[in-house]
Amino acid sequence: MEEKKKVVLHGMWASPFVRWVKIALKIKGITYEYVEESMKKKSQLLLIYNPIYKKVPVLVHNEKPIVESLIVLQYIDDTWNTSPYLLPSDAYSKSMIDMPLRKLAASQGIEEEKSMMEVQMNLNILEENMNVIFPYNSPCGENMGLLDILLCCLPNVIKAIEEALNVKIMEPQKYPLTSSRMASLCGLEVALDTAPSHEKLVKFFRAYRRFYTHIN
Ligand SMILES: N[C@@H](CCC(=O)N[C@@H](CS)C(=O)NCC(=O)O)C(=O)O
Repeated sequence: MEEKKKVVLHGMWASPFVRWVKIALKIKGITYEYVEESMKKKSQLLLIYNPIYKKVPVLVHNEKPIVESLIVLQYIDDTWNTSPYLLPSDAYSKSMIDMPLRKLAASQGIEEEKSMMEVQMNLNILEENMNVIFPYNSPCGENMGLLDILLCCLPNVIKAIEEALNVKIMEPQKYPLTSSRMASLCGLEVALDTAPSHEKLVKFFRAYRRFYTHIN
């Protein structure tokens, strides 16, 4: 009960960045309180917790705010320092996944200022490196790490933007390894439990169409 009060996640239902954190908390078995934020009228608390970027996710642990999703994920892994781990323990393996993590994180900013070309470039880099990133073709679901968490949240954002804005972002045949891993990950319970509805996402991206005029 005490522990429950200590962890609060400020989020927004459509955000893949927030979904990463929800998945990480679920994998780690951490109970938390969830506060849904409105992006049109941000709460006073959000502005206090994240005064520079004013963005979600914000994780509040023992009243201390942690911002920026990748930092939040690392914080969760470091703080609840028991298995299952989200990051590899040795420094070399950590350094190997740093680039793909950043590329994936940048690709999920497609609902913001990223251009489609940049997203596709990031996907190309990932595809070329999939065999290096997952050297043993490690099966999905067993020890879902940070990279898998990021990969599993990308498809539904892409599909919803493709439908809402009538554009093609990701042709599965161009990214066979990435697409196949994403498809397996999307079928996992933790992914299904945290996935926003496709119809709701499409509506969301249509409503915010003016922010994405650069896509067309
Ligand atoms: N770099 C940030 C990006 C988070 C982000 O872009 N959050 C969006 C929701 S998807 C947000 O809060 N947007 C509010 C705004 O831009 O005013 C992270 O990784 O946490």
